[in-house]
This record gives sequence, structure tokens and C-alpha cells, in this order.
Amino acid sequence: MSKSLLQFIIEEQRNIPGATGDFTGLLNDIVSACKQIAHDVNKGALIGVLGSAGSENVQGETQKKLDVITNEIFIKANEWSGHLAAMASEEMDDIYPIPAQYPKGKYLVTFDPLDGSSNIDVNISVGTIFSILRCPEGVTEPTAADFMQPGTKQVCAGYALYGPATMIVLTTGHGVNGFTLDRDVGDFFLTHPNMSIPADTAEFAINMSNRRFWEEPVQRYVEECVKGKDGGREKNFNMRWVASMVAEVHRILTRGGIFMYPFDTKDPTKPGKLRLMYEANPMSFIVEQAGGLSSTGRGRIMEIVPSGLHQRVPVILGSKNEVERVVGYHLEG
Ligand code: P6P
Repeated sequence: MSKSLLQFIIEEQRNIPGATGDFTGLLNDIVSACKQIAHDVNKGALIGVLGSAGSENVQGETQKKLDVITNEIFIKANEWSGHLAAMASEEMDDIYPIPAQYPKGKYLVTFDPLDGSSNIDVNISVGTIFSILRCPEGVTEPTAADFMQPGTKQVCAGYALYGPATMIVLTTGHGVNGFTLDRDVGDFFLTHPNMSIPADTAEFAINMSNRRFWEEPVQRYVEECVKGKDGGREKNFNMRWVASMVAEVHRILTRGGIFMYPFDTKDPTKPGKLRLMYEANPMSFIVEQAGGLSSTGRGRIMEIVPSGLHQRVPVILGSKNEVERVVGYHLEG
């Protein structure tokens, strides 16, 4: 039996001078939430959790029942243990301060409890994304302003992928490791050590229905991929689009690729679709730690100083050499 996720985290903790076990405890609580979410996602229609909740979230998106349920699971699994000072979620307008009856800790967490939830009713993979920041020194009553830290300040980022297998993939800044849930035992076990993204790829992921709204550099890059050897590229390309960022990023971590949700003019009020704090930043940390790149097209995503909890950014991430090509096209103007 390979190493359990808890054993892996505790052994990692021993390499961190001054570690108190606080972080280990927090990660354990997050893993517990993901196990509970995996259960409800896996049961689906059997326990009546599919379909719309009949409500909208702060993004103006119709919430699925599971969006609301999984948000509640994540809050309940993490609010009591004294590791967190506050949380922020895609599904909540403002931050969630730790209730007065519980001790506060030194970390902040942002999360998307069920990313790709538009897929849940059609039984396609979805996931949970989380990002852990330190609460600023001396802050006991954090506000949204205390979350406005660039992605380079993350101490941990990870996702759970509820697919044919349920996996957790995470980084604490020392590489990327993947763990698979053994439902019989009820634990995650190390199955994908030291995940690494190939620098080259022949697979791109983008929602082609938005093509007329893209900027010229993205139009140019995608056109070249579609034309392949007939259009000047040295190879032909394949295309994937799952409409579940967690599934796309996992595929890229496993076999390479480039994922793009670029700036588009579909809604001029939105500089992109994906949210910086709980989608782009955690996924960028993971991708960079696996040897890939993650850019808006004009700058490194993890260096953006956030301006709001639900700020949206363009995302171009994955295999280093392809992301560099797209960024180069943006720089050419
Ligand atoms: P579209 C899911 O809603 C999400 O935030 C990402 O997981 C996914 O990559 C993207 O949006 C899908 O967007 O426009 O194709 O539905």
C-alpha cells in the first residue's frame, strides 16, 4: 500500500522548520470536506442532489443544488478546528469569518466548492479547488482586504477531481503530488508522485464558440493549431474542451497541453471568465510547480495584486513552450 495523504503531509511538515502541525491539521480538514463532497457527487440522483437550487450566486450564475450543498460541507468541515481566520468562496458574496464560538487560526482559505458544476447533471467530471494563504500578522478580525494577496503568497494550492477515480492533487511549493481515494479504506493514497507537465504539446483546450470575441493573438494561435502542418506549425494538434477547469488542468498535468480562457469582448465588463482567487491562482501555483507556465497573455497570473474576491482574469496555462508562444504573440501586438 502506497503512502497515505496524511502520512505524506506529516512527513513534509517535518521538513518545514517551526511547523506546529497547524497546517497539517488544516489540510486534513480540507481533505475530509473533499471526501464528503466525493460521496454526494458520486451518489448524485440517488440522494436527490442534482438539478438547480433555484438561486443565483454572486456571479449571477444559477446555482446547482450541489453548489450550495458542497459549499456548506466545506464550511462545516473547516470552521471549527482553529486553523483558519476566515474563508472565501465562489458561492458567497463576502468572506466567511470564523464564528465566535470557535478558535481562530493563522490561515485563510479561498475555494470553489464545485468547479464545473454545469456538468454535474450530465455526469461529467467536476472538482473542488482550494488555495491557502497566511492571515496577515496581528490580524484577528480579517476582512476581504486581507485576502488581497498575489498568488505568489499561497502556501498551498490543490484540487479534488471527482472523475472515474476521485483524486486530490496538491502543492505546498515543493512539486506536485497526486493521491487517489480508496473508497474501501476511506483514505487517499500517493499514486502520482512529482507530477510534471511536458514542455511541448499537441493538444489545446479552448471554448471555440467564443472565437469571434477573442483578441488577435489568440485568434492567430488557435488558427495555427487548427491548420497544424498545413499552417506553418511543425505538427498537427488535437483539441479538448470539458468545460470543467479541474479536469482540463488534470489532463495537462498528466500528458501536457495548453488551456485557454482568454480575454474576450463577449462581456466588456469582464476581463475573463475565470476567477483569480479560487480558480486561476491555485491552478497557476500547481501548474508552475509542475514546470508549466500560467499567464494572462500579458503577465504572470501569480503576480497580479488582487482587487476583489471575485475578480476575473484571462487564463492561458500549461506546457511551457506553447504558453510562451501565445505570450509572444501578445507581445508582438
Ligand atoms: P464555458 C466552469 O463553470 C468554469 O468556471 C471552468 O471550470 C471551465 O473551464 C469554464 O468555466 C467553462 O466555461 O464558457 O465553456 O462554460
